[in-house]
Amino acid sequence: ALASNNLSAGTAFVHLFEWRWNDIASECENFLGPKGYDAVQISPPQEHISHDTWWARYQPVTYTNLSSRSGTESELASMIQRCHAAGVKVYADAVINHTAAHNSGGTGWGGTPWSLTNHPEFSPADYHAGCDITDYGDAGNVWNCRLSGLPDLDTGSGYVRDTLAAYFNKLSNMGVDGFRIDAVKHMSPTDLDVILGAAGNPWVFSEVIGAAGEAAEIQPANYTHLGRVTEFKYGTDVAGNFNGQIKYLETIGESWGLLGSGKAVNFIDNHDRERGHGGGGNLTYKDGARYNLANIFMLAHPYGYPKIMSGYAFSDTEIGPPASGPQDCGNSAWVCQHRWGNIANMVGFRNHVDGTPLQNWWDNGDNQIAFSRGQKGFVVINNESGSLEQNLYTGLPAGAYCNVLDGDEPCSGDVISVGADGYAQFSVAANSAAAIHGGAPAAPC
Ligand code: LAG
Ligand code: CA
Repeated sequence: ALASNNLSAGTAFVHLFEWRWNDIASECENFLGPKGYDAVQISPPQEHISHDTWWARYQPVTYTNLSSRSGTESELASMIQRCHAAGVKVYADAVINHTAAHNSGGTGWGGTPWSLTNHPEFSPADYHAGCDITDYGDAGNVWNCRLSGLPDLDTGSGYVRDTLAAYFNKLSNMGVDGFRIDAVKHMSPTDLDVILGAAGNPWVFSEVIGAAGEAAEIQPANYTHLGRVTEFKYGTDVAGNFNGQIKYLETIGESWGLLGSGKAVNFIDNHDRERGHGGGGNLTYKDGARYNLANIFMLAHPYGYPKIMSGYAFSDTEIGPPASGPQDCGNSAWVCQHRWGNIANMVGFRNHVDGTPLQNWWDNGDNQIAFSRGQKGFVVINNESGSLEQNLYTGLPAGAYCNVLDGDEPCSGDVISVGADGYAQFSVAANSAAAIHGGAPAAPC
């Protein structure tokens, strides 16, 4: 059970975008738990339109029949239990601002007929007036009109609030540990207060995309009393620096105009940004080594509660997931970023150094950086096309440490020796990184 309005969190989690419940359950047992991932964000579990795009999941048909492309309600329940047994929390993506619009009607994934004029759970009076969002300078317009033409639930009405609270309660009773709330910018904080209050104030993080020049009432800071808030500027700032110079990144955080570290969910990319929905400017899996380095940086630096994106390969930005599952990520149709050796091992690094400050910063004045987390871990990132050869002060106790970024398993690669003076010699190839921490000493392996 989680405390009300809780901002506290573990160290890092993963979004298994469009994964099936049974595959997530196996992944919790076989990989996420053993590697120390704190939680998994799942795709929206409510019934959605029948359509082969990924965004079908963001068009709710019912909030009671939990049949989705990811599986049945009983598979969902089983997955939650199996993830818990593996020590992994489950965060559900809650799409509550609107209901389905596509083609004005159809049959939902679970077989429920629906139409714009005859919705199975709501009557026309349960929606805001039929306006479209046209003016981000006007909070009332952003809250009470249609996003992308999607019928906008009247979250001020008692019946709508009760129906949505019942949905949160149902999932919480199944064991869901927290929620990503979709499109929060499009609902007033007052409405959310009431809905979440009626649902027992679960742990949530709110999706609010801050943008300068938009109405003051829809900026992220208006929603932090509910829980953490997505910090979209983190990913675009990190991308801008990795595409320019990373020597400035030491101070990334509140002084850069970001939310306070304890209020943010931060990420290099998410399911929208990796396909250019709702904006761009992020690094994605298509950027290869640079994306890998950016994720290493995010997991090494103390800012926020980082989320790793893990999805499937695509060229068509609308296409839905591959027909067959990731099968332990032995299937190239799924990118499985969370299994990349460097990203997964940096989750272990972050867990080990949790609570320690960033210290012992070094940079070469350009695109090579290094820093410690207290006396517990040290990372070296080479975002250059030439190799890095440096003797660096690590802050770590003398000893032999595994370079957890050399090879997939800790200890299968380089051993780094930290001398009695705290210095170590690093040879880091172009566009790669090295990391050592006290949780991965060389000797016992
Ligand atoms: C979100 N955050 O606030 C999600 O992160 C984002 O993925 C959702 O949009 C959006 N809010 C609504 O839940 C996605 C796609 C949209 C898609 C929408 C509804 O990015 O492209 O719209 O889900 O499925 C689609 C069409 C639109 C059409 C609309 C209504 O792309 O052209 O107007 O459906 O039929
Ligand atoms: Ca709304």
